Amino acid sequence: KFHPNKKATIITAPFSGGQPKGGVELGPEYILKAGFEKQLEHLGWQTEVANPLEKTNYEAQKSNDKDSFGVKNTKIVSECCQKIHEAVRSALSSDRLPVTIGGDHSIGTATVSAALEHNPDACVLWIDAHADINTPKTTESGNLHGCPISFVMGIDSDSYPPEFAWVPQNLKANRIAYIGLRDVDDGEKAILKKYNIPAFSMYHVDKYGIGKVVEMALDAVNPERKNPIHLSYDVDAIDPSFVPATGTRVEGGLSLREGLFIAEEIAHTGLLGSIDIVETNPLLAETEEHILDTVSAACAIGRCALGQTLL
Ligand code: HAR
Ligand code: MN
Ligand code: MN
Ligand code: MN
Repeated sequence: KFHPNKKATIITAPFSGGQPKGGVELGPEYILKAGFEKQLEHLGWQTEVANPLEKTNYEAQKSNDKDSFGVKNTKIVSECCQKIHEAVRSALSSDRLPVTIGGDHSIGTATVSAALEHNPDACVLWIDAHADINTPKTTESGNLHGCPISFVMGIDSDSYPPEFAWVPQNLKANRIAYIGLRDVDDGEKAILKKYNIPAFSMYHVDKYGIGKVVEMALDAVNPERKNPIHLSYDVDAIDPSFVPATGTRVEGGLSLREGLFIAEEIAHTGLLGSIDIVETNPLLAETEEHILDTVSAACAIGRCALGQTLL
């Protein structure tokens, strides 16, 4: 069992530079204001909050132009990721569970590589409507929140801007599985196929049911159930009817219960080593209720992953 003494560090990542929309940098503030820290304490966790991006002004430096590598905001994404990477490493070194709240998913570069530096046997469950495995070569949008997995795997590494040279390329293809996919670019499909990465789309969720899918995903990346799990949870995996306030809504997603079940099932393994909850964008809500639904879902994902049970 990892983190048996139930100490958690909530790492805030108020950052939007991995994609063009404003507002996702407010995710951490809204989640904390909703009482997330108290909710974890109620579950028996001792908590602290770390703000590694304090005193930075990345939002002011954001641009919508692609650089010569075909991606946007390379410098601020790289710098932000370095700070988050160090914060995750530092929490893990102090035997604390890092709970990184975003912010956009570009910080996956930071958190996944840190989890694997801490324990090279760690595996990754990436819960998302999107595969986030574009490379600077394959991306059409140039948005770096669509690229974190390729950076940590070192796919097409000759196409990376030098700013990402610090990223440890420590994720192997048989150590990551996806759940919830339904909007995957052609270039990404080719990569998933080439590296034979276990990927469970909404088709598989419908065909087998969420219980079987989580079991198959764990069998693929953690067959002996002995290695730590990094759970990277993009809230857009859940259907926009439950989670509307997010930047890249895709219809046909997980029900709220299916989404929470994934987190509950990871908690039951006792193997959660680190977790991200990303892409909550309160400014994209059309109503107050939309904000409440989305922020509540983000908090609930965290609580379930950290051991909340219904009975
Ligand atoms: N695949 C598209 C791109 O690379 C969109 C993916 C990003 N959307 C997210 N990430 N919310 O999960 O631009
Ligand atoms: Mn994502
Ligand atoms: Mn490092
Ligand atoms: Mn997504």
